[in-house]
Amino acid sequence: MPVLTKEQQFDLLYYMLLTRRLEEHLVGLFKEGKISGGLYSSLGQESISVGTTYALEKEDVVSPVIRNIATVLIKGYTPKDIFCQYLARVDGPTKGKDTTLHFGEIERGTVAPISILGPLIPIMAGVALAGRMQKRKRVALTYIGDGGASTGDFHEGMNFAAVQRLPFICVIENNQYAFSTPVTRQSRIADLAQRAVGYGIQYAIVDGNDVVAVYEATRKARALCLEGEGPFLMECKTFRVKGHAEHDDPSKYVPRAIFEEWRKKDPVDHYVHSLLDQKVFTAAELSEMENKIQQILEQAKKEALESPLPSSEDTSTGVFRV
Ligand SMILES: Cc1ncc(C[n+]2csc(CCOP(=O)(O)OP(=O)(O)O)c2C)c(N)n1
Repeated sequence: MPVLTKEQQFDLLYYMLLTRRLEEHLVGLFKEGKISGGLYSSLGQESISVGTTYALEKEDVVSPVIRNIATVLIKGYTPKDIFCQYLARVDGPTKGKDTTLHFGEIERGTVAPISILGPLIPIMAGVALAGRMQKRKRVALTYIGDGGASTGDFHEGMNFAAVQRLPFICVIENNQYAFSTPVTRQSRIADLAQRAVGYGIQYAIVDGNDVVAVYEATRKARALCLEGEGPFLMECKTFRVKGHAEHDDPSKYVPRAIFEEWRKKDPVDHYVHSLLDQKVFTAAELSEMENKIQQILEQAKKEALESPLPSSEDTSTGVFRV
């Protein structure tokens, strides 16, 4: 496996910190009542979106789900795009018609997610099939939670992808709770990736809080897929440090000790410490990065708050008509 260059390590850290700080700003806006609908955080599992998407090439296609905010940042959406989207402003990707991560453009290598859990698996298998029919050197990747991995669409999509040997990577973000349902009530197997055996495909079980491990596993999965050995099922073990969304209080159903345990495994802290210990960065370089990120976010937030809400005409364009 190639060793990451300093520049690549810098990028990984940058996107981890950018995501963490951006979500902190979004929480602030949510508490001020400026974000309508729910706010679903990736706190504690940023390394999965960062490690997987950073491992992809420009021609690859990815569909985020609600917690994969780092994915769209790496695919080139700006912090201003994100603020405008969450604040439903006209300068956002959906021009104020939707919120959260409900946007995508195939030209940019992103497919908009849908709220129903499961159907993205056959859809992204279809994207992988289309790429192969067009003779493109491309993989398709999407994410699903431990809860979503219990749906019928997940099984049908994985089986279809397996039979067709598609260049498709499915990442299970096993954060151990589907809303308030623990993973032990979703499945009797300890590792959800073991389901790959039933489809006859390869799999990996990865420490989802280790961005380098996630990156390396995705590079390997991508190479296998392009050699015709796909699809690939990757389970990233992690934990959802907050509630399902900002409006949900997880202390009602998650034992306190589990929170304490996972806070100690924080993926951002873990990566910062490992880079400092290996002397890849100095503390001064890190604080310079933090300052730069805060400046970018303050400016982006200001511009987004100045962007107007959509007019009634704006809301009726760019939509399907029946
Ligand atoms: C088919 C379906 N059932 C239920 C829901 C309602 N719902 C939205 S998110 C969610 C929990 C998802 O849990 P998981 O898949 O583990 O992902 P996580 O939120 O933990 O990242 C549920 C039940 C839905 N959107 N679609």
